[in-house]
Amino acid sequence: MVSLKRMSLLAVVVVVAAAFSTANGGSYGVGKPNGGWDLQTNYTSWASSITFRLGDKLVFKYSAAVHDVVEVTKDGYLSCSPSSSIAVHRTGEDTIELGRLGRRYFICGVPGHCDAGMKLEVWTRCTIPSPPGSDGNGNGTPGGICIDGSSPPTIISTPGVVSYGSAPGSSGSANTALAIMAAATVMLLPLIMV
Ligand SMILES: [Cu+2]
Repeated sequence: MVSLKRMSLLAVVVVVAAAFSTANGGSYGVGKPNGGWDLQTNYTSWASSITFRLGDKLVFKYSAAVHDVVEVTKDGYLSCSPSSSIAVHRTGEDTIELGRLGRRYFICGVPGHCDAGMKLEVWTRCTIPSPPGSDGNGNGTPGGICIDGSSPPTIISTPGVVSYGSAPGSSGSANTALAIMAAATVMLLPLIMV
């Protein structure tokens, strides 16, 4: 009985945490929930199911003995060549923050793996929801918020409206998310304990 209640409480916490982490800058396990950073997942379809926003995080989880993560240029992505590497990650659990707008490209640097499908293109869009009259992709300009095409991104921020500072802002919103999560859990406790 007790363990069942604990399990359902845990489930609620996880669900609530997932909801709020998405609202406050999400953390996305690459290839999740059905895969990971592996040779089986189709990353084009995986990425197309998510709208990545500024401040979101990618988490590449894999066996470091088998794979790595190389951030490359668009050309490196298209040709599966790690020689144009921007950054190389090989801890087996690499968290990469999407700290700027536009497109970024990641491949596995192990020979043959990119060609076999370990290649990911991520398009990071504006944090602010699209205002009326924009194209629905976060490319709204009313209010002077931001433009995030694939060319070098232009950010026109309005002081007091949007902060693009990464570290302090993201930890602040994470704390807020935790506080809201805790409050929501307490509110849901009576429902679980019936
Ligand atoms: Cu690999």
